[in-house]
Amino acid sequence: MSDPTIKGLPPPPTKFDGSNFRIAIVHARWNDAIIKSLVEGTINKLKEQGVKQENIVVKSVPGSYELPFATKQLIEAGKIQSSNAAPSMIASTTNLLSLIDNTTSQPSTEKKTDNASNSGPLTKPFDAIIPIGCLIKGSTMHFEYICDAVTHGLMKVQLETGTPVIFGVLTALNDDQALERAGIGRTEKGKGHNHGEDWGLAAVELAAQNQDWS
Ligand code: DLZ
Repeated sequence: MSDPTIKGLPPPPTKFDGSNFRIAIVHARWNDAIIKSLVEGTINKLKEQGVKQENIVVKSVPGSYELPFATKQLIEAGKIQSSNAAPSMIASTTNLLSLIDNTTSQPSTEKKTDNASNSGPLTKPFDAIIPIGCLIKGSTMHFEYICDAVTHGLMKVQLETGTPVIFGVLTALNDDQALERAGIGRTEKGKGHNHGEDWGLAAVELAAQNQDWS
């Protein structure tokens, strides 16, 4: 008998082909273990959908609050290059991108090829961006303000730029909720489902639809 669970992402109506897509993941470094698992789950699904390793760019920022800015910069870097903008414009955008820290150890996709000082891979357009963060509620109102700002910021970026932006941000009330949604839960409920997998699938689906519909 099939699983009676009604929550979660059902399989897509068709399998989307990601073999021609370039996807950027930009992740926060706060709550490191959770982030690592989410990024890994995302990359695994992207590859399962055919996205090539060399077309997955991974960048990092300190916290989730920085995700909307970094997402916008990544999208604009690609668009400026592809629209033959003046070299000075390209330089100024890649300078801004160098604010994005890529020095921490990340899954193997984040290697020298996507160094921010190398404008090559960054300045080719991305078909979708997956910002990944994990906000865990503390004792002040900080959580509520950042959740609100990041959610609206990411939505604004995708509507303004026309590039699909996935909502890869966990907003958890406690550590266990976050761990469970990263597939590394430690309660009697089990490890849980890695939501990064859903984000990888959503990115390929949205990139394909964006191509068909625009
Ligand atoms: C400051 C802060 C706190 C308290 N909690 C989190 C969190 O749970 N998840 C997260 O991604 N970032 C957190 N941050 C950092 C902010 O997102 C941001 O990096 C700083 O306020 C600097 O702008």
